[in-house]
Amino acid sequence: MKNILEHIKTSKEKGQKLLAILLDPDKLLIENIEKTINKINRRKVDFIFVGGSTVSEGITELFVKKIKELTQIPIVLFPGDFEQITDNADALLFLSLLSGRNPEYLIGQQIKSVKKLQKSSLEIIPTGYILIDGGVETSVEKVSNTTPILQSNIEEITATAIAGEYLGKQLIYLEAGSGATVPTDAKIISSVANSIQVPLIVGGGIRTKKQLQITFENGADLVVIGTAFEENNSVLTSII
Ligand code: 1GP
Repeated sequence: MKNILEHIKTSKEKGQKLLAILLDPDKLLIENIEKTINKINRRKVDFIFVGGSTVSEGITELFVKKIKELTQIPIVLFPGDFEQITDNADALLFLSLLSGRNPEYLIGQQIKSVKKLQKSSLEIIPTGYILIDGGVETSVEKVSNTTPILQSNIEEITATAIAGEYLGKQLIYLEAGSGATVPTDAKIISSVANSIQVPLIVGGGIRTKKQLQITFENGADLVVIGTAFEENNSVLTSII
């Protein structure tokens, strides 16, 4: 599928909620991909996100190629660094870590990715990425060497999202971090959702049907689930 951004925007307009499963090439063994994708194929999953904070060079390419052979579900790269970019996917979340003050993740990695992207047919989606305290130190925090915004600071989180929209980001991603013990609070989600026009992605620490419902009801347009699916593939049966 091309025009993934268009699909997300149209779904938002229609009030149709979207779900993405995040697969981390660093955690999922290549020999287990087939079994995993077969499970995803049987459920109503809109996107497969692929990425991780630390993935060895070349692995994402093999990983995505294998997934592509097994599914029609669009694959969206959610890379921790520019080395994870591969043309085998459908789209790329072109992330800028707006909550942080580390230039490497605001613009450095993006510049390093240009050579690859100029030769690629990936749909590039400018995305404002906002890291929120999820109760534990997550890999994004460690790798990016940035401090997440406290959940109590709703004003700053909301202002960051609005600034992201002013900067031209087409999506805003509220991230509590993979494996967060505290997912993004409902008040934060609704404050941000009510303040921006672009679609809102929320992920990090969502493990139950109730949390998923709260996240959608408060204004998330697309929810990303990683850990809960990794730990127990049947989570999809219970939450969708
Ligand atoms: C991480 O938002 C995603 O980037 C998913 O988080 O692994 O906690 O579901 P979980």
